[in-house]
Amino acid sequence: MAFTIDPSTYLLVLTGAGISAESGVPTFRDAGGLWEGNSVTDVASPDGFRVDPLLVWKFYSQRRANMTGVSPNTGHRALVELERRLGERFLLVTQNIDGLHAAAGSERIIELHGNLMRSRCTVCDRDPFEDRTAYREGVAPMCGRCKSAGHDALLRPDIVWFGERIASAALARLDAFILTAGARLRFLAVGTSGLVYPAAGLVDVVREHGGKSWLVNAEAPANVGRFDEVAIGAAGTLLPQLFA
Ligand code: BV8
Repeated sequence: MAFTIDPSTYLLVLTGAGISAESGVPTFRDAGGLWEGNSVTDVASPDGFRVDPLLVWKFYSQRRANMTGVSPNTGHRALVELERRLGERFLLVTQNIDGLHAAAGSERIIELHGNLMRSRCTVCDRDPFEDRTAYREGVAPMCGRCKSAGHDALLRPDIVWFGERIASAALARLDAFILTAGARLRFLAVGTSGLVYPAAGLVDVVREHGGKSWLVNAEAPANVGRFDEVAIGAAGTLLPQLFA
């Protein structure tokens, strides 16, 4: 398996739901995944939230409740070790909102799609804040600051839904790392079906900059042909061996 890094390597890692699967967190598109029984547009889009905020809060409250007692696995920890070895030549960008990379000790991390354990107001400009509350069914949380200012405003999960922009600071940080690395860039995608943009486009951006792309995934995803090296298997097993 020619996933070799050397003292000049800049390593960009992209993770998806597959890296948290061995921690017991359901993925989206595997059998039994989150998109079974839930319509993506109803529960993960701004239109869905506008139409039925209670349904959306039920979906995310259930996912918050399901995170109780869930801990990072050997795959998350292998990436922490890589970060320790490479320092500023390492950057992790995750599509996951489960917070498990930070819980494992990753620090150089971009949460591209936000974080399940944060909420923000749909009206005022208060900063997103930590909110682990799994709201009871039928309860849509309201903003306390707006309430004291005399009007009602719904809170929402601090998450990027379909059709919503990725935070510009996150994209800028990604671009800066890729530009600094140039042809020294190695891109490792782990546990993602490669269907959601702009994350799914990173493999092409890396190629444009002369970098090499590697994939660790339980099965070959649709974009498997765009990777230079592919290792099929469980992240929790393969990642610790990859750069040993
Ligand atoms: C945007 C919410 C632009 C949080 C999510 C081109 C460019 C830009 C946008 C688009 C574009 N084309 C289409 C779009 C629109 C859209 C999109 O990509 N649609 C797709 C479906 C075609 N993109 C967007 O809307 C993005 N916004 O760019 O806006 C814009 C411009 C102007 C004005 C306005 C807007 C926003 C995308 C973010 C959407 N939010 N989630 C949440 O609820 O979690 S995406 C959702 O899918 C999750 O975040 C998830 O992380 C993500 C990707 O899924 P995966 O992580 O890959 O998980 P999946 O289950 O699919 O796959 C798991 C894989 O793991 C499998 O392959 C499996 O085999 C493997 N696996 C399983 N177990 C293991 C394993 N591998 C290893 N080990 C194991 N043990």
